[in-house]
Amino acid sequence: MERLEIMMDQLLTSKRGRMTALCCLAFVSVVGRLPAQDKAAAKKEPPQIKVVAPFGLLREVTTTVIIRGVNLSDVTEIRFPELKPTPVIKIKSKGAAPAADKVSVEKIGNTQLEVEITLPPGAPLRATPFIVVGPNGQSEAKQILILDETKTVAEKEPNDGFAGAQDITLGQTITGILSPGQKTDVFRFAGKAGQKIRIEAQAVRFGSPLDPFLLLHNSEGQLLAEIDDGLEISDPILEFTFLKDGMYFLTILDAHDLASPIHAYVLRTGS
Ligand SMILES: [Ca+2]
Ligand SMILES: [Ca+2]
Repeated sequence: MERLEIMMDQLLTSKRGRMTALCCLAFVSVVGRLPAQDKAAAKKEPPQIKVVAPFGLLREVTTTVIIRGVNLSDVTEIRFPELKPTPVIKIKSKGAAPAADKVSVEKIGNTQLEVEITLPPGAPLRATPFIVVGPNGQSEAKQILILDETKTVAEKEPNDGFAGAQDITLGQTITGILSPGQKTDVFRFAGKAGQKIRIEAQAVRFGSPLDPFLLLHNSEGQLLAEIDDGLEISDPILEFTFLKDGMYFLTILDAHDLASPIHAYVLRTGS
């Protein structure tokens, strides 16, 4: 620094030198501020979870789950604060996330984790929060849904038309994904005259980019009922009372005709 001051004194003895010195001072001033600015720019935000797919999980079953959001590339830990014993979790991959049809990056983020989760026996059958933790802090909590293994079935592809409809029983809960090339999932079940059914689609409330749309047809292919949204949410509840015994078809699709590996849903059927 002392040597720099001597050089500056020499430069200030001439007009040209004074100009050069002013430039030097400006340069030193800018360079002097850079470390702090760099530090501020380098301060990264904590991770954010936007989507979990699938979000409905069974206990004691190892499920591969995609957690998608922002700043997830350096996440080191996933915590379920309300579950004891803690689930067994293995991070299989992390990094940039692929596009998910035409869903905006603002909605679903641009990074993802692929993790294996095994929920412990005895975990309560309800929504439970989890967070992810990285070097820049921890995320806000997101919910997954713990489902009853005695009445939950996974969809089986291909089930994208009446001909390939998957047989279910009213009372079952179904977990599925509307994936590219399989944008429609169809389920077939028996109904009785006078029976009132209630079918609830869950997706948006758990962060799924899927905007569920439900349709009910009879075995002649006649549309009996359709519904897009609930009262205050894009997840609908379809209710209908059958006039006669027969086989009926329930279809779920996306209201915007989109599909991706993270367009996850849970269907709760009942009467
Ligand atoms: Ca499907
Ligand atoms: Ca909807």
